[in-house]
Amino acid sequence: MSFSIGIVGLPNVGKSTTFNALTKKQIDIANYPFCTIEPNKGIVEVPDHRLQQLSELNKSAKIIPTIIEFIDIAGLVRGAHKGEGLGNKFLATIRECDAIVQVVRDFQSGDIIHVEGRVDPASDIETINLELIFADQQTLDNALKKSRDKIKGTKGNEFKEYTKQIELFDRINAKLNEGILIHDLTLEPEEKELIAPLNLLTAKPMMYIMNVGESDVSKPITLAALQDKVMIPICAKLESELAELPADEVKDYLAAAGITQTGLDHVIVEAYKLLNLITYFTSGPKETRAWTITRGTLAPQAAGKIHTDFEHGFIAAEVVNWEHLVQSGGEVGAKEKGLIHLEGKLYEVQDGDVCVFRFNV
Ligand SMILES: Nc1nc2c(ncn2[C@@H]2O[C@H](COP(=O)(O)OP(=O)(O)O)[C@@H](O)[C@H]2O)c(=O)[nH]1
Ligand SMILES: [Mg+2]
Repeated sequence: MSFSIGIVGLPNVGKSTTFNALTKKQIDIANYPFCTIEPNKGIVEVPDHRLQQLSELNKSAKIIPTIIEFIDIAGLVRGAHKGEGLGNKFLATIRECDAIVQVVRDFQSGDIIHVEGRVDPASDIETINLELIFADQQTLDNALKKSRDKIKGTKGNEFKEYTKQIELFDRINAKLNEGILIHDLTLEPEEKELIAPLNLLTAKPMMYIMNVGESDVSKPITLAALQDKVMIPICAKLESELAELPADEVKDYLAAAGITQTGLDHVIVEAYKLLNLITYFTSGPKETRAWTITRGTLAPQAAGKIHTDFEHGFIAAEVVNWEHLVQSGGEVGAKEKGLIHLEGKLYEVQDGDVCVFRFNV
């Protein structure tokens, strides 16, 4: 299963342009047999320069990057939580996503109407976030009603559990009333577990794409609403043109512009980080491959991403940092320098580890 990012925003802000550019680079779907193909869903490879270097080192026949899924969700409008503009349907789609990318329009164009009549990023962010907040409040109100019904006649631990729930839902609801998104609250792990089944929209991690005009790509953006937020300025139109070009022309363009990656690559990498995901590698003559795990995953579960047998029969992992491996000229050199370490069941796999798993079948 891959992680999915919902692209959210008002109509006509550049969501589909961004989505199309993201998904233009065709991936070899045969490598990801569990992926379904739907028109508004796109599988995107996560760019990672380490794959190239490992593959050269081990003369791998192929490279398999890790992926995330983007979902193009139709525009939300004011009143979406009340069902305006098919709002409920779109909100339900967002509910299924693991994280949200909010596209905000900051480009002027006489031809393309703004749904609220003027280009005003701060107000657009407020409109969208308010709709998400209203939707969450409806969810919480329903949950509160259920909990208040169920608590009647309970005693002891059961009573305590429902009391805890009601207190938490009330407290979160009050914060939403102040316009605070749930992902900005500090919640205890236990509290996060209590709200997890509700799939609250503003509890999902969120980042912003500021879709700026062609001439404004390097202009600094200072929006109070986005302080402390992950925000990436791109020009969606320019990105969609870049996505059509062959790789070496993109390289030339980046060099001329003095940047190392396209805006879209930046978006993909940040989205991956937003999901709290890290990458470990397997590398040999057959293939060099990136594997996605959540930060904090232990070696057996990480091995289980490759095959369940690897997890069940896990004995140990031979681990080396990718850079150490490359700098040592390969496994033999790394072994001589003592850079390959043997790890057991409690080892927390690190970003950039190259792993060989030993297991019983
Ligand atoms: N000038 C300009 N037009 C853009 C840009 N991004 C999108 N558009 C145009 O705005 C219109 C709406 O874009 P679209 O991606 O369909 O918006 P969506 O409704 O958010 O999916 C289309 O005609 C796009 O070509 C941009 O960065 N600059
Ligand atoms: Mg669209």
